Amino acid sequence: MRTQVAIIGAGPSGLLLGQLLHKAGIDAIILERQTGEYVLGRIRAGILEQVTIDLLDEAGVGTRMHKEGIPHHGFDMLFGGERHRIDMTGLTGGKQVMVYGQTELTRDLMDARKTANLPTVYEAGNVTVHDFDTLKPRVRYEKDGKTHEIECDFIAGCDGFHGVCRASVPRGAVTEYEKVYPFGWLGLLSDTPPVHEELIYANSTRGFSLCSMRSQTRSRYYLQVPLSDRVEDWSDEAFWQELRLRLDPPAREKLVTGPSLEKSIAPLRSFVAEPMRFGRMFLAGDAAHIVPPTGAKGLNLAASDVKYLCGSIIEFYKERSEAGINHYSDRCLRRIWKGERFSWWFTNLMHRFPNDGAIGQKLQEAELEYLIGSKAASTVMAENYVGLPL
Ligand code: RFL
Ligand code: PHB
Repeated sequence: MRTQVAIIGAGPSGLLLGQLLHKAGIDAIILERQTGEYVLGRIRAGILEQVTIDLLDEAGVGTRMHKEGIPHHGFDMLFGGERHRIDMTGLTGGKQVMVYGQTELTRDLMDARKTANLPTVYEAGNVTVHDFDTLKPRVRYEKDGKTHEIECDFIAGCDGFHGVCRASVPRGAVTEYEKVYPFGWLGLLSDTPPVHEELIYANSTRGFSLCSMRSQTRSRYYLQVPLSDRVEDWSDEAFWQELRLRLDPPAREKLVTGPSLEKSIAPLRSFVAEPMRFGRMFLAGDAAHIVPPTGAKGLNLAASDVKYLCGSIIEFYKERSEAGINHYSDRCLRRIWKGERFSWWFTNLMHRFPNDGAIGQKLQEAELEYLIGSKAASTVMAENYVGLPL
């Protein structure tokens, strides 16, 4: 088998890249380890920046997002028992974000791929990447008891944090920067109306919590929990009770509870691998970097990587220029490090750190008060939250 671009991973990065390449008339095959249903069952991101929205439109998959997604113009910060609104749109000269679940976006991309009859191999076993330091890279995988090989011009490693692409690079050729936080997020999805029309990010003495949503009838809530907690130990009732204790009285009263559709714990991590290009293989999205979810940046950074990568590959084929692929890594990393900084900062501001003690809390309180009292500080936060320009 031969293709121009072999894409490893059918998460948002791989599917979006496949769609954009298809629009440009460039062939790609996607290899995915899991089934499509499994990929759709992972409840993850919920907030899209304008850059991501524009890219989905460019890929021709934005129709349902514009119909069902909910534009948000601000969010609440709750601390010291009081809520303060950050007027995103007012502070950024008219910018906004969109609430639209990663599962929905993934479904739209999968449907578009199916409609265009583009090749995706689900349940591709034991994927391995070869000769990406030459002009003729190859990818091997197993399916239905047989080994298959794909010859290609480029390999796109869109295979997430635990993927095979980054792991196949010689150790000396990659530098990894990592910080693991001493807590995780317990998330719960339920068919209940959201507690508030905008998101609430809460710093309480019992730990961080977040009230988010997927629609007017579906809510997504998160609680900061110790890394030692197991999801089996959290009944729905215990979750709702703990969330109530972390909210202010008006939210507590308005909160509608119900059975969970999904509940899971995610550890929090900051991670960047440099560079993101190794000869004819590129990394994009979670394969190259992870942010703690506090800043809602993970999916959005994945989308901007894909935009740069797709542009570079198109330039290579249409203009016979390697300038784009040569600059790919540097261009991505400049934006990524800014997203990493914001996500790290927002995480530090909102969570209880078990080793920071009373002084840690006092410093957080001072920073939170400064943040809501200073237009300059609120603007810095708002412009990072809506997403920095490309
Ligand atoms: P994914 O989604 O992990 O997809 C990678 C795919 O590659 C497959 N794969 C392989 N396939 C073949 N062979 C192999 N050897 C393979 N190894 C792996 C995997 O099965 C998978 O299908 O990475 P991608 O596409 O780069 O997308 C990244 C996003 O999923 C991620 O950044 C976001 O979900 C992060 N995130 C958020 N981002 C936002 O922008 N806004 C948010 O509000 C937001 N909230 C979140 C989040 C992530 C969370 N968790 C659980 C990590 C909230 C949470 C709780
Ligand atoms: C979500 O809805 O899943 C979500 C929203 C905002 C975040 C993180 C996650 O910062």
